[in-house]
Amino acid sequence: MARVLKIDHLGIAVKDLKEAVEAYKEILGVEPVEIEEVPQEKVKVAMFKVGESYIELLEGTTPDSAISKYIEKRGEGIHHIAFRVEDIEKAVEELKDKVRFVYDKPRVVSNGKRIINFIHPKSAHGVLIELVERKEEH
Ligand code: CMX
Repeated sequence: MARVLKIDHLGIAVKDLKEAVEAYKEILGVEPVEIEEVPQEKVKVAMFKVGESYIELLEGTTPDSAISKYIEKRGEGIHHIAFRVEDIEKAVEELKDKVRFVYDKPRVVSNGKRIINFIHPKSAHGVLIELVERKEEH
């Protein structure tokens, strides 16, 4: 069976979440399904549902957040692709000798709604990949 169920979301790094939400409301023609802070990742995020997947806008909440550092170096834009997996522990176990994961252990975020880990862009031809197991769908 394929490891990845689908593209869960595209993450877009933005400087100002409020402004970006207004722009993407226009572009996508829908309201965000969720806006929340994810302290473990030092970000505020807005999720828009687009068909079977999501667009995630991310603003860093501290200068040392991965998003703030990314924008400083490269400017706003697509930051990561997230692939949905059924069982993240299993996926990490199967892949850990083949790719470099950012975190030693998957992190539980969004009050337990998502469990995530990242494959370093050096292991994926310049793309930061998030693996996500979702406990709850919007
Ligand atoms: N996409 C592609 N390449 C990226 C990248 C990205 N998003 N972020 C960094 N890089 C590249 C850098 O340009 C650099 O490449 P060069 O060496 O060719 O210049 C290289 O990766 C740097 O790697 P590094 O020194 O190991 O690390 P950085 O300090 O730049 O951090 C990373 C990179 C991936 C380890 C860090 O961003 C990280 O820990 N990410 C995971 C957490 C995260 O992104 N959280 C926010 C999202 C949370 C959420 O979705 O909820």
